[in-house]
Amino acid sequence: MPLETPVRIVSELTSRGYNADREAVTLIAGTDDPTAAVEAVVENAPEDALILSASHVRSVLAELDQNGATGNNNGTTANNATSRETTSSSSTTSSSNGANSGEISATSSTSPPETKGVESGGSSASGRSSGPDSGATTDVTRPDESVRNPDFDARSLEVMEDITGESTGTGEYKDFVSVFRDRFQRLSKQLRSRVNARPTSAIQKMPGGGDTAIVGMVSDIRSTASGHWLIELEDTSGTYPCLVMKDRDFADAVDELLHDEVIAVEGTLSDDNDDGDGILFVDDLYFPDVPRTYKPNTADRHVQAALISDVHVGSQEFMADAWSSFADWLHTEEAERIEYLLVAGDMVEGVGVYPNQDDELDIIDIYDQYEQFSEYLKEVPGDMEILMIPGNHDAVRLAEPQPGFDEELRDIMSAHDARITGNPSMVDVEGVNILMYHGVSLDEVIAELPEEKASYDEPHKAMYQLLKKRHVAPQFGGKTRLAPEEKDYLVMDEVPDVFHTGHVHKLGWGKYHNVLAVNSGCWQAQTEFQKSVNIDPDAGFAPILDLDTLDMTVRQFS
Ligand code: D5M
Ligand code: FE
Ligand code: ZN
Repeated sequence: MPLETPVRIVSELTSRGYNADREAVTLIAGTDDPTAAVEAVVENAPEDALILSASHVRSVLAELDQNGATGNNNGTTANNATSRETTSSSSTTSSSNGANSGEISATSSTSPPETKGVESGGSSASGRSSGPDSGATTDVTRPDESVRNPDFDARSLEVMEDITGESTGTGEYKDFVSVFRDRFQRLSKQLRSRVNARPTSAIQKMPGGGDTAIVGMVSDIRSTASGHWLIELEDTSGTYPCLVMKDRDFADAVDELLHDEVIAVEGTLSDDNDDGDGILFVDDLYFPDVPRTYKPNTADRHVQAALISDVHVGSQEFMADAWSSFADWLHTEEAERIEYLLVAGDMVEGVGVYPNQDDELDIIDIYDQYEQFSEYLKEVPGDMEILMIPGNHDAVRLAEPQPGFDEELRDIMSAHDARITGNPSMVDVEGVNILMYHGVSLDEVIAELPEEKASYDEPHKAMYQLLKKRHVAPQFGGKTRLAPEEKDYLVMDEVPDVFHTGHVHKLGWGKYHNVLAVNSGCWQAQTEFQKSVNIDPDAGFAPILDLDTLDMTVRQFS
């Protein structure tokens, strides 16, 4: 097996379950016989080592030198981590090294089908290649023959917004006041440019019959005896009742309202307003929303990201075979442009998350679950950039925003040197702003809104609602728990280009005002609970995002 470039050495090491320091790779690449050097380094790796260090490589090479097995030219040819090979030479299979020839018997198998999944239909659908790739078979190279050859210099992944390390909340009442104040202030700023709003305290003193506008947080929604809607809006100065008549063309929008979200209304004050019991007859209603003409950012080169979620390692239902086919496929030519793996939470099944969960656990200790998850992560090519946020099954606080994993868990999952951030997090991947959020509030949006606006079968539509409200978890007090902080980390100040969630274990994607919303399914087959409530999970799919076009394809591994 030719191992003349550092990238191929990295692939070779990862296929054997190791990562290595960059310097360690450089040292191996600088030997006369990198294949033999890799063999020796792996063979002599310290027990429990996940990452091979430069000092380990140095000592192994010194030993080899003494035995005259391989020469070390001190890295003179090795510093070019981005050097490219042609595909033909990189796919060369060689059995020159007897030590691992047994593992590299090439087989051809079916390429994972591109599936149409459950993308939203109609005009909002993202452009992408059509239909399942039925019957198409391609040679799939095995991991040991990895053809990956990434351009490390072109990569960039920057965390823009993240609670990790910033949490100041103590859970006291004053923190709730400040987080709601911050939510109101930031979302009302988005709305004030569109309406000429006044504080409710000032409106209470206005003469009846005049026109005005209010920006407020929805504190109550009631239907009246005659079928109209009474919405109570709250701002920092008080509350005010607003009436939406059932025959107005925007009355439909009332169905979309959730408690605690911030909206604006325009209308006319009732004649008796200055008596102190007035009401606003609503003529128009606005959400903070994403501008219809929003132009998403794209990457400058053809590079892709795999978006996955809800791995649930430790559950009896975790689909190990599907996961391994996915990881194997990532080593193939078809997947060579996939340089990022973004995981939206629930790495492990956790313990004590739901009643009777123990009956379906394969691994009962949560740390052992993360150890095992780390093993599965090692199957993913070592040259990929990985970013993970926690979900409700993970071992961090349940209330949102959830900070990223603590040192102990990071240590356990360190093999890949993954970027670990909080839930939610906004990350800039080669210029594309990706909002990662686990998705617990989706259960709430789906429960509260009518079927056609949000359902488990079309999870991306529930995501559209969050984009419209510019908040990842608008309603407080139900399924979504809130950790009060000085600032509301759940507000979307910036419009994301891509919004990635999981949690509901359903695959669905589509575009909302040009923003791509993706719910990426899971790697856990149906649990007993899910069976009992008829949740039929989409397990073993990997949505693949083109960062240069924001087109999506989905590969199926189950
Ligand atoms: O939850 C996956 C999906 O299933 C999500 O929509 C919640 C729902 N779910 C799963 N188990 C339960 C129980 N026991 N009660 C209520 N809802 C449940 P995840 O948390 O990602 O496993
Ligand atoms: Fe989950
Ligand atoms: Zn979840």
